[in-house]
Amino acid sequence: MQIQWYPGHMAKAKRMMQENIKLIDVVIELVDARIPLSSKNPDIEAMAGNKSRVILLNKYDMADPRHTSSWKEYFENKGYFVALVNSKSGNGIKQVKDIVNKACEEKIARNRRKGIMNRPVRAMVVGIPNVGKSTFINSLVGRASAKTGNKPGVTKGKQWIRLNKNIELLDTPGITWPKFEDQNIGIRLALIGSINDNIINTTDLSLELILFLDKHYPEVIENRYEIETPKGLEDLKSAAKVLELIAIKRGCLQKGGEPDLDRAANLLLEDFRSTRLGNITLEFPE
Ligand SMILES: Nc1nc2c(ncn2[C@@H]2O[C@H](COP(=O)(O)OP(=O)(O)OP(=O)(O)O)[C@@H](O)[C@H]2O)c(=O)[nH]1
Ligand SMILES: [Mg+2]
Repeated sequence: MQIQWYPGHMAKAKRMMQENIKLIDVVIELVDARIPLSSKNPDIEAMAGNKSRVILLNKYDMADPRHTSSWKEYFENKGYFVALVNSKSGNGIKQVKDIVNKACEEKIARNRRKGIMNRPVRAMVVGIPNVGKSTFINSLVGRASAKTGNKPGVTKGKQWIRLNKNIELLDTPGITWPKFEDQNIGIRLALIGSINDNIINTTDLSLELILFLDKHYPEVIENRYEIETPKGLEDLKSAAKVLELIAIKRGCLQKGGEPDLDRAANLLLEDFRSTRLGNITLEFPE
């Protein structure tokens, strides 16, 4: 399935970030702990190359802990400061404060040596749509300063927020990139809700999820819906059989009594996105 989502406001947001990058000392990049690589924007990589880099595995409360620890190690080996964060509950935030302070202290000391005093250190918070940037900032500063919401595209423009007398944070709109190298990236982004559902075929998307679960979490659908399903699915067509079983079990039926696959698909996606299917990670480090 082909997915691409790069509307005009994202191109504009990217230009804004490029213009502001000169002012920035530290880049705090949020990725989704369920898809840490697919949610990492290569444009940001290119933009932030020589800045102090922090990677936050956000929403780790939704990911599979067995894989989250290997992802942490993966990024640490690449030289990032890494922390696991649940921005919603505040878990892990204290550790981030320490990391950010540390990254900033170095900068403050360097400024002093150059005779620059009283210039706050500036951190830019970046990441794909809906990854939790604004929620994270609110949790870090301890008050609701940035607008949040459970759909992609809530933050529209840039917003500076003061953390303390030394540190300022820049909240940015979530951006994807113009072309996904691999369509699986688009599928994973859509599954976690970072692509606007209006532009995707959610029924096809749910079939991709069924195929993935069959391979990596084979008990999940049977347990959730209390149905017996075929195993070792080969293609989307065989996945559609499973979706049909879900539709029947949940009473998603059309007027003539035929299973309503579209409704069942939305139900399945909703169950995945709200972790009613459990803690599931969608990609694994090599
Ligand atoms: N479970 C869980 N939910 C989170 C976490 N962080 C954020 N959320 C939820 O994710 C949704 C998106 O959060 P936002 O902070 O608006 O995301 P954003 O990255 O600012 O999104 P845009 O501004 O649209 O790019 C909200 O419903 C948050 O409550 C987390 O660590 N765990
Ligand atoms: Mg936001």
